[in-house]
Amino acid sequence: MRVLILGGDGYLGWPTSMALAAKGHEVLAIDNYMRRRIAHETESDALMDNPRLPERAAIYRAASGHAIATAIGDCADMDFLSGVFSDFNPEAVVHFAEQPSGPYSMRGFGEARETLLNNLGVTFNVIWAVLKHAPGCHIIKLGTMGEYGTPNIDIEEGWIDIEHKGRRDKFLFPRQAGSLYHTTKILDTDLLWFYVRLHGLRVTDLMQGPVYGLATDETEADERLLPNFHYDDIFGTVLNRFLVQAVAGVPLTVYGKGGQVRGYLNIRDTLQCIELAMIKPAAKGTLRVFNQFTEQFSVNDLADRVHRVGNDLGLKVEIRPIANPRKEAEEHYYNPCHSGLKELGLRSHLLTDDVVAAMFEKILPYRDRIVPARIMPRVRWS
Ligand code: USQ
Repeated sequence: MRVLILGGDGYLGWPTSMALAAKGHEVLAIDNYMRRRIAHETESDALMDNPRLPERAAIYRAASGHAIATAIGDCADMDFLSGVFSDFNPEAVVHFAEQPSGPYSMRGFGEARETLLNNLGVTFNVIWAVLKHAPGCHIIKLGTMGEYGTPNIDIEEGWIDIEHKGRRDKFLFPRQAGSLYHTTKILDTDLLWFYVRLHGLRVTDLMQGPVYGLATDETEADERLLPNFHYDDIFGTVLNRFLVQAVAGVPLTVYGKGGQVRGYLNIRDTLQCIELAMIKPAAKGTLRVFNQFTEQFSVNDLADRVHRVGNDLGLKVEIRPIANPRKEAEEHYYNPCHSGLKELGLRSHLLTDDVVAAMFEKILPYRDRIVPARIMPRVRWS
């Protein structure tokens, strides 16, 4: 298929571009380097040096023979995005082109505004670019499990049937996010659902949990193909952070009581989910929602795992809970469904001790590059 990857330079966008090219799809990856710029401005650069997008594509082509076309530009600029859609005429677009950090969105007015305008503006432009230039194109949108928050009832896969005063109807599951970033994802979903109803778009909204990991089949050929692996408080997801903290000898930063439960997945499973959604598209006129994670853990479960496996490898890992910089429930009910992607064919890579040890092996050679000042939380919710 001809697939456009928006945000193709990111933690997930780059490995997705390689994985889809490896499967024989025709890939065009686009990015404006917003995440690189914010990382630089907030002193949150990734652990490894990542070549820029066209260079990454050239390295991948030399290593694998697979081509990834690239373009540098801003999807918030409609003239740029329209040109891309009319020239490339994609059959699917994977939309990662958002400011992806909860903490960054809570840093202050400027960061909140930038997150809101970028995320909503790009989603709006993608919808209009599809309507104008590629009406059959399937939009695959990265949402987040954080859209649902942590309600005291089971979380359905996107939709819920409600009976009220003797009548029934189906609605999007109630959503109540814990950061402005997560709230922009709710607003994206509402925009997409409006245009699905109005114009019969085909959309898959992937409610993804926090992702961990750095190696994929395609990164094995050359370490310069690794994704941008963050361990800072702005862009680093919790398990990736704990692994780097263990390597650096910094006590693991459990926020508050550590009973926060989320649905997690290996980066390899993100790639599978996206390809599955793409080759088995949503029907015209539907907003299809999948809860994209494979296992649930509390923060304490993850810290205990990193502690145990790290110590087996000879690291001296300590766990030291700190005051929670976020406003979130630290003990709560959590039971989300996640059967849709399994039914499409997802074969999960679960978090075993071997998987944790393999991640340590990848990180250890970069030990001297870890900057401890990037580890402790620098942003507070209130
Ligand atoms: N946490 C700690 N210690 C840390 C870092 C995080 O206890 O050092 C806790 C957080 O308070 C939270 C949980 O770990 O309860 C997960 O935090 P996270 O930073 O891994 O994930 P989050 O901020 O929610 O965001 C990440 C991605 C985001 C994606 C989201 C999926 O950055 O792009 O949308 O995961 S979800 O969390 O399901 O909404």
